[in-house]
Amino acid sequence: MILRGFALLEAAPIFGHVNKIAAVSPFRHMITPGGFRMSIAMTNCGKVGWISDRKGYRYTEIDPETGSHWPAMPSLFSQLSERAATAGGFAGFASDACLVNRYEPGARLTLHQDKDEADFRHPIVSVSLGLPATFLFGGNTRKERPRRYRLESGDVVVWGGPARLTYHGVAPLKDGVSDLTGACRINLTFRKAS
Ligand code: MD3
Ligand code: FE
Repeated sequence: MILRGFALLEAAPIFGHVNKIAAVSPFRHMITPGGFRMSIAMTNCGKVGWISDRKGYRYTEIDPETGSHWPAMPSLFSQLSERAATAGGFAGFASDACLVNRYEPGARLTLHQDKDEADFRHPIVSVSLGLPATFLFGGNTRKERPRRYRLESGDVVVWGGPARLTYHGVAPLKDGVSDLTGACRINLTFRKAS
């Protein structure tokens, strides 16, 4: 379910928290198990954070770049993701991980499934900030031609139930400048990972 503008009122404070998180656990380009550097830069907050390296994809309690715990999840984040999940039909959602993706022009995310979480009955809630992007929403196999949705700053999406394991991605980000974030798009995904 797409909740257009659901986070618009809180977009500036959310971005403020992103900058505080990145001051502790910096954005970095992770390496895929196949040895490729991801074009998007990532960081995390919450009890656990998602990482990728040559050994694989997983959630960790410790940021491998800092050797310390990921920054705590701001209560604004937990409350917003809970409210959005409820609006999307998933009352009682309590995320323990927030993956923050930063897209600069040209950066993209190829079609993938999110399946490193323990229980797929929990939805994923995403919040878009800054430059708009074309979100690719595929099917249950990589072969299905994805539908395209434009996601703008303040849009929130709740992915649960039959949509939880669909293939999805993001088309290469177009050039632009956002009043909020500058020349980038920020996406937060809230997950119940463990
Ligand atoms: C559909 N992020 O971090 S958010 C990711 O815009 C990711 O940065 C994209 O895919 C981004 O894994 C898309 C929307 C999203 C997140 C998880 C999903 C869509 C999903 C899980 C299942 C189906
Ligand atoms: Fe994903």
